[in-house]
Amino acid sequence: MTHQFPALSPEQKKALADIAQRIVASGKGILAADESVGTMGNRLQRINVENTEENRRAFREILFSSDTSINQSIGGVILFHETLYQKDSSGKPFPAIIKEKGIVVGIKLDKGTAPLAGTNGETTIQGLDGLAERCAQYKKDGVDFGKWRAVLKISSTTPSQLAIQENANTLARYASICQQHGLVPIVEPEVLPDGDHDLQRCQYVTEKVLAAVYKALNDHHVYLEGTLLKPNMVTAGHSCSKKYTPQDVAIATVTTLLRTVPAAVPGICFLSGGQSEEEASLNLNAMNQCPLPKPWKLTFSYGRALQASALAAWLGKNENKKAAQEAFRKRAQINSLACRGQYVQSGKNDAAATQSLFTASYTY
Ligand code: 5MM
Repeated sequence: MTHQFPALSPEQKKALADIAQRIVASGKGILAADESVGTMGNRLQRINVENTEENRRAFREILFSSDTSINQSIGGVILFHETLYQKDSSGKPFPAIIKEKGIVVGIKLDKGTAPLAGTNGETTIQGLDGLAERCAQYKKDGVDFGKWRAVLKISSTTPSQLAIQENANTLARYASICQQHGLVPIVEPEVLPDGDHDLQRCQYVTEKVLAAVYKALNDHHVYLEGTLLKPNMVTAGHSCSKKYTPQDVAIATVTTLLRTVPAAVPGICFLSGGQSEEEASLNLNAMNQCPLPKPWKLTFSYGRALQASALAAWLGKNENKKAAQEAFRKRAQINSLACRGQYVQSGKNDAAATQSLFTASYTY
């Protein structure tokens, strides 16, 4: 059974492991700014800003042109294809601005969901066709990591074994292709928070999903030291009547990860999944404080939970640029502290930071 056909040279492995380690270096996480056009439209609609290419560019410029000190809390930025080829107001390409701060540039590689016939509304992810060519081109264009989000749902009939296996295998195939082209794959199997299930049910499902993902990654000879995992935190369903503390979430999540994710994986970068900015920070902080062993870095790869306050401060107005940057800097710094288990809530949060960012059935 031993396979005798190494997939990667020692040099390729070292390069991948180095990139992954840079992204999750101590106190650092990821800004997920890879909203596709439609998803970004939903974000802009909340602040009554039109979803034009220029408005999407202008908001991303605010984030990327933050003071260089942002690199103390942000190790990587995930971009959408359109954004990778956009420029700041002075004509400088966004990847150059990000890289000169010492931050690693990533790209969303999946092409969205497609229905899995014969299931109760479950999906697989598209984008494997032509993926090798896209990875090769992106690498030339300055990208060093990729992201692929698969979506699983909890209900009385889901996730099905088919959805778990199909999405695990597709994630593994994507990860293998990324590594062949020098990109660190972020593996994102998201178990959605929709539903009224309790914490234990989410833990059970997340364990089954992650176990299948790591079996598939092993089957595909993926080099784990050159990968990152982007999972959901283990939380009760959005409509669950029972409330759990950040400490409950932390114990359930770290227990799940200990049972399923090999210690060779350098970092686990959580998605925020519709939690408020504050909730996402407090849960991450509790995980890094909890007494269980943690052989990987536990950090963030937040989209909504890093951008909500900044969007609310910006409102599409140029004169609010500094306020928006300050809001972004503040959330990034809080999450950096949470990565070390050092965040102490001050009680001075503005409304945007505590507002739920939940979107039902977030499958785009
Ligand atoms: C789950 O979404 C990812 C993490 O974001 P949150 O922290 O807000 O949950 C996020 O990276 C997502 O995959 C991107 O925003 C791309 O979304 P779309 O809907 O454009 O594919």
